[in-house]
Amino acid sequence: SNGEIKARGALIVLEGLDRSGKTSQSARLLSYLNNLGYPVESWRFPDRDTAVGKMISSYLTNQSQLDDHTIHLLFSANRWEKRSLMEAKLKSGISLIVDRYSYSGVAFSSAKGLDIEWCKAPEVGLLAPDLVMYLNIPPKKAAERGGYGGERYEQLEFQKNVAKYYEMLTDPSWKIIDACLPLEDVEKQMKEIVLDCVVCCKKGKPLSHLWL
Ligand code: FDM
Repeated sequence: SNGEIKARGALIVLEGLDRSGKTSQSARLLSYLNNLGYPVESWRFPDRDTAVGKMISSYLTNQSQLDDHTIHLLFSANRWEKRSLMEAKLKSGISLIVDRYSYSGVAFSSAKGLDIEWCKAPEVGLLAPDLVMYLNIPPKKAAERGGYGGERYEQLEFQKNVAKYYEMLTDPSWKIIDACLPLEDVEKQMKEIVLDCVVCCKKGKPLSHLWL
């Protein structure tokens, strides 16, 4: 709206174990930015609606079996399927709040024993988030929240292992949120961080690529 250069949207990623509250917080952040008048969409990975996403969904619900490397590459392909749309949205000024991204890809697959560098390789060249917020919760606490839906990875022992790999991936730029706090407190913290990021991107922070 200010001349020829269109302000871009922010790529905001939420990461964390299952039941850490990512999905509820995504919804809250979406309406928060919307109400402030910022164009915003809520995305999630895996995107189960694409061709690759359907294969992933069938694997997660135990309707199909796949080799660990194969499913890893499908998760990555699922992000590549959406990459150009993602870039177009951001360049058109729309911010994206994304529930899981490459870090889930690497943490979950390396928790199964795959090499971390091998896991990162297919992510190279995807858009880098402007902000990663990690909803930090002890695996046991997350499990106590209930609602593990019986999908493949929703088991306490595995989630404990995933937590270790998330820890290894954590970068100083990540915002670590204490996800044990009441929902409203978590929401309040996240809103402030997200608004800063959206403003910063609007001012011209360049888009960059993984892996940093
Ligand atoms: N997951 C998710 C992966 O293993 N790799 C990935 O790249 C992504 C994006 O899929 F257990 C796992 C994480 C989770 C499962 O995610 C489905 P949702 O958020 O529960 O739909």
